[in-house]
Amino acid sequence: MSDQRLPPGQKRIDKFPVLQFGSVPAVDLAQWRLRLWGAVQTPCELDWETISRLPKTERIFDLHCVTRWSNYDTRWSGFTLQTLIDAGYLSLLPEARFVIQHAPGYSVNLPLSVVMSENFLFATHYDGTPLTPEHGFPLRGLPGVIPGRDDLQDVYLWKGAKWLHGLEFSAEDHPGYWERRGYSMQADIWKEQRYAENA
Ligand SMILES: Nc1nc2c(c(=O)[nH]1)N[C@H]1C(S)=C(S)[C@@H](COP(=O)(O)O)O[C@H]1N2
Ligand SMILES: [Mo]
Repeated sequence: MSDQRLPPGQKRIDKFPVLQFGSVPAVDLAQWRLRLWGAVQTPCELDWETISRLPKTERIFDLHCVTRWSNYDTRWSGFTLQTLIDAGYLSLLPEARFVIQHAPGYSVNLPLSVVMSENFLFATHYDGTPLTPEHGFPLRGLPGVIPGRDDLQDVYLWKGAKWLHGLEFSAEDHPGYWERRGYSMQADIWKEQRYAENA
């Protein structure tokens, strides 16, 4: 039987593998900041206390890694870009069209429209508990899939940075870590845009 939720070339697994380039950074929450800069009215740095007091958003996502594993019904909580805007921490300039997520030794680009969608979360908790170090503590960008929501643009999991510590807003698209190494700028899961030659 065909599984409508399984994108082309993917395989469903029940584990949540750890995947990254490089080692797991040690994070001291007292020193940690989320920096916001680029096409914004006022660049700023938010400390952990500020982040932890934001209103929480819960999401249930299917996750699809470009290495072909898919994990269904994962439960997350965190905040959205709209939460940062509503709280008064972020005011975008009209030219802002792309978001580059920054982490130690990693970056990744997405259109602002995708980061603003329901299938993207800034996650602080997985399955009711804070992120583990290997899954991105204390904060990760998380693109997921909400089954049945064909109106949303779905992208592979590399388009979310673990250990997220910076959001750069830009008028132009800039390739991130994997995009500079041949992976797709768009990364549309349903079009199987894994590599640059597929889109
Ligand atoms: N900072 C950082 N974020 C990253 C990566 C990475 O190497 N470094 N790898 C990406 C890839 S390819 C995937 S599949 C997911 C893996 O997340 P997980 O280890 O929680 O499964 O993290 C993404 N975010
Ligand atoms: Mo991945």
